[in-house]
Amino acid sequence: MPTDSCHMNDVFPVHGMDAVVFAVGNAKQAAHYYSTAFGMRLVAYRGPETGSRDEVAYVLVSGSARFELRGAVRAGTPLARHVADHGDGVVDLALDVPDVEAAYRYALEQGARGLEEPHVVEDEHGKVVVAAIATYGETRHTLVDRANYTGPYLPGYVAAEPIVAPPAVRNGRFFQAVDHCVGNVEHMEEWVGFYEKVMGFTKMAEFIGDDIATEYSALMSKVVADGTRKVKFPLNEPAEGKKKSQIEEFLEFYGGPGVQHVALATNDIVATVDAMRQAGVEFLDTPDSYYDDPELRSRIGEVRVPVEELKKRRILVDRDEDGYLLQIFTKPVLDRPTVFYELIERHGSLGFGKGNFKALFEAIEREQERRGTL
Ligand code: TYF
Ligand code: FE
Repeated sequence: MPTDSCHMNDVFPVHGMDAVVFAVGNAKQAAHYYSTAFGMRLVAYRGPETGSRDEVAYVLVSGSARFELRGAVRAGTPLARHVADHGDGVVDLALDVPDVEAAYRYALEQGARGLEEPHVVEDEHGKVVVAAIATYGETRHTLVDRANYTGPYLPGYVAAEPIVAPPAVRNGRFFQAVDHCVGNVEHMEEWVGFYEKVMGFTKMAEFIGDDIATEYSALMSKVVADGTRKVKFPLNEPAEGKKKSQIEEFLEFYGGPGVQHVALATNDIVATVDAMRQAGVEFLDTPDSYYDDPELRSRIGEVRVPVEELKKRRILVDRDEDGYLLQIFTKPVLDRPTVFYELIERHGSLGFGKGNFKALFEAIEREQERRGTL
């Protein structure tokens, strides 16, 4: 059977995430951070030396996860302006699609705003088809078909050597894929509707409704995913709660809607957290009471690591009807209280850690208070 047969009833087939693209104030240093603290491997570069007059870009990978870090070389460019407005942040959640032309045409028919018409870019390594549509805030989805390309990233980029040796963990990496990318928006339903209509995404079961919001989260959330569930986009909006919403805080400091967190899938969250902490990455704290609660132990049953090992590292655990997951959240990795990361190790569960929402949101609120950004 042809591999694309799974796309037959899919109005907007996607292969998966192509890249998470960041605009940053200093791409050279960011590339160093993601190499040393996130264990990523530099594979491609463009800059003035390669004919890119206004911008440098560093492309790093970890398994199938790919980050592009873009920095302005001169003042007054759109990228420089983006960083001035929002601080470092995600400008593009690029999607790998089998047919850029068809995807773009479908999206525009369904009401998407086009940013780049489909076009072919090529060099000695082959051809890539690219187009782009707008999503929330100043974020975009570039649609990429790189099936006929063998270069290190895209035409215009040259291969680059790793900045440091790979980390001394299994497979030489801390994580192997992007699990989900979360958007903070003003109106969740509007953007859920956008992904349903424009990309044929469907809602997943897990959501944070009114009830949870007023009780402790001060946010509402729904998750949309493509037909094969390879691309998952939770969408958050602020809600009235006891405290100022962490989503409100993001919107204020980012200057509008944008990507709040990227979840990275790991096969060994224990080793990864140890190594990232060692490299100076800060994670949210979880109180001892979370682990000492007898209800937790009965709720989660047998997991691959003793609860004591999770407790030492502040790793959270949740179980649902399909299996369980281990997860942990970093503090914001920027000057602004905006973008953070999640590490997630899934064992069957397709969820997002619903059972941890209370503990997680309390931990985030403690951080908000400590920062004084409320
Ligand atoms: O992606 C998720 O849904 C989970 C939970 O501000 C979550 O990681 C939801 C909202 C939020 C932080 C984490
Ligand atoms: Fe998440």
